[in-house]
Amino acid sequence: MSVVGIDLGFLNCYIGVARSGGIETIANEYSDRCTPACISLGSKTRAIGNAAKSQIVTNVKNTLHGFKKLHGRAFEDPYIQAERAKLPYELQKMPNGSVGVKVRYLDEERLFAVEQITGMLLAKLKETSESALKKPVADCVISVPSFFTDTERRSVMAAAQIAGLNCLKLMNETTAVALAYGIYKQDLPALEEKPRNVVFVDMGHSAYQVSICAFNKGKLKVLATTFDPFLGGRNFDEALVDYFSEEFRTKYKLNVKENPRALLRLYQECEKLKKLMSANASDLPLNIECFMNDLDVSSKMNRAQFEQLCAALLSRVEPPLRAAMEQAKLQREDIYGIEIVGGATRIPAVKEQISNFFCKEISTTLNADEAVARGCALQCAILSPAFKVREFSITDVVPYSITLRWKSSYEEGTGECEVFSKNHAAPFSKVITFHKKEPFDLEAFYTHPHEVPYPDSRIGRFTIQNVGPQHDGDNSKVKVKVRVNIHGLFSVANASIIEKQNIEGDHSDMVVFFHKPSSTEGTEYKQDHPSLPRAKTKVKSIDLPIQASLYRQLGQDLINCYIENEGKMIMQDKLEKERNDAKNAVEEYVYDFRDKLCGVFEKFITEEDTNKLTLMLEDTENWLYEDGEDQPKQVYMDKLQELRKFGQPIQERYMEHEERPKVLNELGKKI
Ligand code: ATP
Ligand code: K
Ligand code: MG
Repeated sequence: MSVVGIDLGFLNCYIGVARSGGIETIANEYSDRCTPACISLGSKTRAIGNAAKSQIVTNVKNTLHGFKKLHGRAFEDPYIQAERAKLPYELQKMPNGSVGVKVRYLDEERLFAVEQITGMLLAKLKETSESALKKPVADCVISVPSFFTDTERRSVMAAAQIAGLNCLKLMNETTAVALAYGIYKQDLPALEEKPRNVVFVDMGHSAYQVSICAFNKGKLKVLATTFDPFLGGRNFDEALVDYFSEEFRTKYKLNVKENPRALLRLYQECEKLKKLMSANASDLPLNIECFMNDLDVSSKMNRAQFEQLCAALLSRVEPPLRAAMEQAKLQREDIYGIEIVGGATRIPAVKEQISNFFCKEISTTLNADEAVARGCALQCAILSPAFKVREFSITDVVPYSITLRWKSSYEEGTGECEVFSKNHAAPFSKVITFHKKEPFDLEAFYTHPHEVPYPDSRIGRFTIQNVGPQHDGDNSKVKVKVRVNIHGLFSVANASIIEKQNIEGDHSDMVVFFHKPSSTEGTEYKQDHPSLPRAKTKVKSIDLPIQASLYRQLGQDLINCYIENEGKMIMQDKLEKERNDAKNAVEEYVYDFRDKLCGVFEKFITEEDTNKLTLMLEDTENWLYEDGEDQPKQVYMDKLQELRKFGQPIQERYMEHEERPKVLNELGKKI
């Protein structure tokens, strides 16, 4: 069994793998450890990763990128509409109201759900892992931003399923970084000692996340996570693009924003310039040849100008740091270190903001690009029974407080209660007791919608069925277990009716639960009403069916259909690759044969035959560029066979001649 961790980035994906020697990251077929989150749909095949990235400018409308945060949202979502206005490909509403893309694929117009798109990317990462590990890969841990809501998380889970992956855990990106940091540290404080508090900062292409973790020997506990979900490297690119577009408008009378291809090229060049400015403070050129209307454009910028241009963005670095410290209830002097990862933390001004806030040097000991994938691989190793790793306990947090509202058809039975507070330990289960005489609904939602970077606060509705009164007509006692699970998903995990004789005390419709101190993590507990005298009675517990309707959940039927489709596309890609390989084999044979005809074969063939064969090779070569450009695999195989019929006898004569001296030599030795 292989143990794999995937950093599913907005721009860049990495795969970590646990091997007996430790954690490594895997390189893809381009010997690149980074696989771009990019998919290009073509008339015969899909390109995914590096091959797709090179098509962003050439296959504008069918090359998909920047789709990570389209997950789990309604098409009408303001974020989606804002993205839609900027993306060069077309977003479209799916029949279930969520987000899809409209592209041309296999010469047809096709609609793909965002889960399918990420599914394609994950399937590619799966394949990359499999070819590196030389065995099948299914179990994995996949990273998600800590601010992802339930619907976004479930949507990524669906994508994993479509890719044929068994996601053991959706892991918060900063928690993965914390694990990668902590697991190898030999000098963590003992359990009874004051923990070591470390701040982790990740600024990637699309988002900015902060978490503060407390470490003791063998464990890490997240104290707080904060974020600006809309601040990342791409905002800095955008600031540059806006600036140069404006400049080119006055300088060259060009309207860049109206030309998708030019705009994409400008984005690419601005990203490059941004990176250069991280290393170099002096004036740097921006030159693009044949940019628009056959015009070459050029300009320049230096770091000071860049920082001025991005002042508003840079001012957004501090608030999440401050909020994290407040939520963790820590002072600056309580912080042992600050670790930064993610490409955009390489911007000097971003680093400066962070270190200024903490009045401390920041540490860059972690691999800024690979830490998330490594942490995920470590987590996968911990979860996998097939792998031995040192014990390390990880307690994450609930990013947004969750409230449960209950109602039944009779009036008095309505109420609500916060079941998980913000930064509550997770995973975690709680048992709530209700006194009811008929089925009732539980509605889960985020308590403070304005804190959630998502326009809908609903999580789901859970109907507790088969509830009836007790034999004496009184309320029944119903125990409901609510849970935030390993993926950070809320659910009503189970419900049971407690039948007992001799029940005493409170029969009101009252919720009873107990906040467990957050230092004891993850374990389940049960607690009756503290004021109830515990009756010594026989208790019978009967499980109750729960009907769950999760907000924006994809049905399994639909997922199955997507799985089947992904399988077909993989097959299509495979056939297309084989066809191409067969074609290339013909081409290669032509070149090789021609070389040999005027080289090593010269002595074994008459001049007349050489001329005939040269002509035949030339014909074949022309055919490959004309009628033979686009033929079924078999045609190429037949063609190769035909060429071999001529080549083989010459090859044999040549080999025989080559071997003869050796054989004679051998014989000579023996004699
Ligand atoms: P996310 O975490 O938002 O999902 P991601 O994980 O794909 O995105 P990263 O790979 O961490 O993102 O970072 C990519 C971003 O970092 C890009 O905006 C890139 O331009 C930027 N970046 C990389 N190197 C540098 C550098 N030297 N200077 C400035 N920015 C850089
Ligand atoms: K990444
Ligand atoms: Mg990232």
